[in-house]
Amino acid sequence: MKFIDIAEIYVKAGDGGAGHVSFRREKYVPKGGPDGGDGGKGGNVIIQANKDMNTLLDYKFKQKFLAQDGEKGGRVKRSGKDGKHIKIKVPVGTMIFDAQTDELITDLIIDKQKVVIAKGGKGGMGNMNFATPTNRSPRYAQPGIPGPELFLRLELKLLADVGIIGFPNVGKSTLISVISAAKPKIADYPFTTLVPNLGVVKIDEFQSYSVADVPGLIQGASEGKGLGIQFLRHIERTKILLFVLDATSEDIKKDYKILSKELEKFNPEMLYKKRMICLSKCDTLDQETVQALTKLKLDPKAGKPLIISSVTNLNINELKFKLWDLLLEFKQDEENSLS
Ligand SMILES: Nc1nc2c(ncn2[C@@H]2O[C@H](COP(=O)(O)OP(=O)(O)OP(=O)(O)O)[C@@H](O)[C@H]2O)c(=O)[nH]1
Ligand SMILES: [Mg+2]
Repeated sequence: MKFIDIAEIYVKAGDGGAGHVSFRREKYVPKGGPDGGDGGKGGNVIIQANKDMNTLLDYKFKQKFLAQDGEKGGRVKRSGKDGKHIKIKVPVGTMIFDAQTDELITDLIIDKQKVVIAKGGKGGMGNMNFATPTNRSPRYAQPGIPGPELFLRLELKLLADVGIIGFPNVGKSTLISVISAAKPKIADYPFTTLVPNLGVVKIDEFQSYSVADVPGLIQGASEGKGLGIQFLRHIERTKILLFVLDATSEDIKKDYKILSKELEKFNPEMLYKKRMICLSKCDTLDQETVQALTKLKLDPKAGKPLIISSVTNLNINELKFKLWDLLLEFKQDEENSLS
């Protein structure tokens, strides 16, 4: 399935129905009073998060959403029917922007969370409401209020706990495939991963966390090089960053610096996220080199880099639990900051 994470749509709430102008007609009553009914309300446009959706693909094909207009009022004080609401379903994690002002309207982060994005127009009052002692036969009624229209930009940002960051071909997808049940495409060339993969890592029967593997980053990604930038915004929301560096690279320190810099350029807040570093493909190195790598100092904030191999499972369990510990720390920090 194609992964679409941005879509633009047009929505319009229903117009209110017009109020009616009419007069009572009864036998033997020459001049009946006004009896024009009120118009109905226009339908609302509602957007709701749905956990069973994971892409905005539907909105590549259908982009116009109109709620029903309210009916006009009728004779004999009959009110017009209200227009039907229209509901637009989006994946959990969808942010809704006003496409014209770029203002964030709302962020749907929980399943079934919904928002009335455009409220239907009010119906007009019929002439039955306007009779006064001085004007017993008002010949006017209110028009309905038009329903507002909006151009919206929907942006899906995955809500994973851990985001995997790394250059292309370093083994990110292979790693997610060994720590979770995700089955991403793996191949020995850069840019194998074209859309993000989500995996769930089980800690025990009841506890788990989610991990997102996104396409590899390259130098200049924050300015749009490669595929990375398109997906960096998914990483923006993760709680923990897991850097995967290729242990066979000529200059691991430089690799880490480049990645760090790209993240910082994209969004300086990324610097404050908890991070962990692992060195992949260590099964391909001799003991001595691996030994030397354990002493590598990259970033005091990230702790000691973990030597791993997704092929031999070296330290894969340690990695799972270390990430879990970091998530618990994150939770604790969050609770502390709230109390
Ligand atoms: N020997 C060895 N090879 C690995 C290991 N992890 C990944 N590989 C190989 O490295 C290559 C790239 O792996 P991927 O998992 O596709 O790498 P990626 O980082 O997801 O790559 P992109 O999606 O292109 O960014 C594949 O040929 C893998 O089989 C490992 O721990 N040891
Ligand atoms: Mg990949």
